[in-house]
Amino acid sequence: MAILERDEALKKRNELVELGYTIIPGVMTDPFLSEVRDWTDRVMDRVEVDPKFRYQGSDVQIMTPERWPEDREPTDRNYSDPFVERIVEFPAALQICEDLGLEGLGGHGNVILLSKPPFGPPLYWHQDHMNWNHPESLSPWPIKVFLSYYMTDTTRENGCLRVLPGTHVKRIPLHDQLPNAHEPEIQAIEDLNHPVFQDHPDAVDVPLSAGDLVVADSRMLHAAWPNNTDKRRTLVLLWHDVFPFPSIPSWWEGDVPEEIRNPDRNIDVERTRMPGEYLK
Ligand SMILES: O=C(O)CCC(=O)C(=O)O
Ligand SMILES: [Fe+2]
Repeated sequence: MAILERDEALKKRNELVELGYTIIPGVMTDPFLSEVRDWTDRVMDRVEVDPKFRYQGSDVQIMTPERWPEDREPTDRNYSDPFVERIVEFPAALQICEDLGLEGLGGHGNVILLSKPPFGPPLYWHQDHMNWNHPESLSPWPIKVFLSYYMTDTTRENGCLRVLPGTHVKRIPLHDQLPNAHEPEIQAIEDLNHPVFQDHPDAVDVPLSAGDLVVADSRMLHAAWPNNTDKRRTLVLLWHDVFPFPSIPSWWEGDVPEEIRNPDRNIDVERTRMPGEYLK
């Protein structure tokens, strides 16, 4: 049965399409929220984070045992744990995705823990799309979304999310100042006055309550404030593919780019995090 009323679902879907993100309050609640928070605390108490991840805070990727490749050696920050199944299969989140009309949803079977330690630095502006040379990148609807939950309430003080609405489908000058997300060049920046950390007149803070659900388009520019408190700020993030190319949302009423209407199904392009001609 639907969780979001029809009007509410349409409003949230429009936000996701137009702004690149939407928030559904109070989706993960106690006792599950506390269980997930305790689990993330146990992981973060144990894991030593490589300083190269200092801006993300951490990058621990934990998979369901079912998805873990047999021949893969687990490491401290990449392994499998049956607890992840409970987050991946969390019924309220799956129902909300259905309410929003996110068709062809394909979860990646893992969760990523991004935990800003006490007094951790800001996260640089970036977008997470990794296939910019592919015409899927022209989609006016999302093609890959992250679902995320913060384990604590977030504010500007403890490092809340910041977004640049609309930048998932519209190029702005900042795009040309950003090295690829989460790669060595951006991780090596030492100067917090570098343009990747700059304030921006169109930036919107996204303060949240613990357990609110963020659904966001991987192409949207986003960042996070530093954590100026003495408590860790942990985020649980799950990637999902949606509307696999060249499918068109059943509810879509707008124009469809020619490259999607008449797709080249044998297209084979090199994956890249750098937006090219498909970002107008
Ligand atoms: O820490 C956050 O709030 C966002 C994390 C993020 O966007 C990332 O690591 O790609
Ligand atoms: Fe990101």
